[in-house]
Amino acid sequence: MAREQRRRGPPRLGQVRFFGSVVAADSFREDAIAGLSLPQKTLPPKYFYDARGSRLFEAICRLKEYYPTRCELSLTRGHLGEIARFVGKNCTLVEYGSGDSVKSRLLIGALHPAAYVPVDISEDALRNASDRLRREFPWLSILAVNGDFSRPLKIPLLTRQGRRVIYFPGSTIGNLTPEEAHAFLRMTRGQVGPEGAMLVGVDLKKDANLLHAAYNDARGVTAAFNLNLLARINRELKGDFDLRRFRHYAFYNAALGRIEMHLVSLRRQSVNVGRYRFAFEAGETIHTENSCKYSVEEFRALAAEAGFRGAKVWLDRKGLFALHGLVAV
Ligand code: AVJ
Repeated sequence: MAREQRRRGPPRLGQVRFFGSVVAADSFREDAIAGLSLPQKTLPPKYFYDARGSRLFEAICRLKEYYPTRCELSLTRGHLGEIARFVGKNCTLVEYGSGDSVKSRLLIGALHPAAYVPVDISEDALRNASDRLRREFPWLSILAVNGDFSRPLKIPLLTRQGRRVIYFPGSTIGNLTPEEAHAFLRMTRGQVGPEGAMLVGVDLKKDANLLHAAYNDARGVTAAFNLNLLARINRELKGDFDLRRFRHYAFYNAALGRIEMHLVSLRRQSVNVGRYRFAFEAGETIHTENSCKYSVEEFRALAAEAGFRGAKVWLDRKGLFALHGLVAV
């Protein structure tokens, strides 16, 4: 990565510079084996997003029950001017988990950043989104980083730096426990520096019935998304999960303020993954995802502990979803 930078010099306007995978090839295997060996079997949610999983997630975002995507999009549209004023012109906009970059398109149009740095674990999604953005914003330098933002990233250096702003939409931060989110915010505080800022989309606490519906959609798209993790293990790690013997289960854990997704073993069985074998009791679960929900005050307190001041917050009309404008202190 560094060598490529030196050889070709700084990026010119209107080009996409693609930084190849910094995701260790074997991490899926190691993380899956380690997670399935725990007393409470666990698989990290970042592995949902292979090509099929990314498509299923996009289908989730179009479901009528899944309000977060629509609410965040409408609040971003509704407050675009204010958001742009908060960020300021000519920043370097870094987006974590950029996926299909729908909301980023709105932001880029309004903010006119000097550079856009999408970071995503899914290479396909990243390439498609970067190509679209290049056609739409020919004046923009795009530095696409195929990587895992949950680990410290080397973000390529730019000549015209500007203020660094990290955009982290979609309530992806909800995948982390509050302790993990604190550590993550500290790391990003280091990355943006003393003049930096952050725009973070955070799902709000609300009626558990609404939450339940959002993660148990009638068409079973969320169930397919969850089960795809086992199919991916079968495809990539020589697993023999029988998908008919597991069922999607999602519920709101009010004490911990989070939706939990699990895959329930429908009977006593054992499953092989490569050279490893795992035993399941009937009813035993694999915990596949947390989706933590925060009130505005709770999230601001968390950000404050990590060195950010909650300077602005924007909500959608129904008050279901929040976009926080944080500045480094
Ligand atoms: C992408 C992590 C924000 O937690 O709502 C959607 C993922 N899981 N339906 C979320 C997800 C099940 C989503 N995040």
